[in-house]
Amino acid sequence: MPRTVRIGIGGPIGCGKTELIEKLVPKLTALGYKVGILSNDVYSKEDARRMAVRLGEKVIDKDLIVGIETGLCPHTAVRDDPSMNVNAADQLEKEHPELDLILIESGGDNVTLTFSPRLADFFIYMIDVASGDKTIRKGGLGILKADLLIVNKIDLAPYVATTIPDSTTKTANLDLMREDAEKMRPDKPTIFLSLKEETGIDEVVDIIREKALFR
Ligand SMILES: Nc1nc2c(ncn2[C@@H]2O[C@H](COP(=O)(O)OP(=O)(O)OP(=O)(O)O)[C@@H](O)[C@H]2O)c(=O)[nH]1
Ligand SMILES: [Mg+2]
Repeated sequence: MPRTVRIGIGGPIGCGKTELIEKLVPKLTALGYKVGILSNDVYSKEDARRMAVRLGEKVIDKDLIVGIETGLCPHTAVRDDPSMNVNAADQLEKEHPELDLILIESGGDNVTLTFSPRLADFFIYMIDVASGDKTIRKGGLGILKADLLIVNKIDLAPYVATTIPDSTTKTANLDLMREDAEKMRPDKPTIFLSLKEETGIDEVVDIIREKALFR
């Protein structure tokens, strides 16, 4: 039997990884998928606790949300030596053979983050507009190689000054960011969304179903 599909979600601190999981899980559950969650934090299990409270038992059994306090550099835990996460995913899968997928949130990291293929079958890299509209053109493994790039917090664009000298706008230039995404990852999808305003989340669900769950 094929093992549960494992989806890695990585990106800088505060870009919205936990919020994404909180928005995805009710939608995936409503579609009939059985979802488990591994949540990596370096010094706490805060995000796992937060998701258990916010999602609630009606959406997901609290046993299906596992917090991992890595105690080490976040990309070591999911890229260089993912044993801790692989073991936790194997254990979750063993205890819950009914699972269709496991969402694995990396601790907040930098642009060098990627997931070991040993750990994740599908890799979502996430950034947010608040970090400036230059982030995509600066590159990095996540930007270039992720199966899906998500640019979150587009609702904040009007409040963020542009970083690009020849920008036609004074505030974060989403059009240029879209052009950068086309150039940097021409064959791979990028979704611009706002988790706060709940836009674009169905597109993420569609891509997960099409590219991760049905392959
Ligand atoms: N304005 C706005 N705020 C958002 C959006 N998405 C997330 N946030 C807020 O951004 C903050 C960080 O979101 P988290 O989901 O905790 O980010 P994270 O990537 O999980 O953070 P770490 O796990 O600490 O790396 C929270 O206060 C969210 O409510 C968005 O689309 N727009
Ligand atoms: Mg988080």
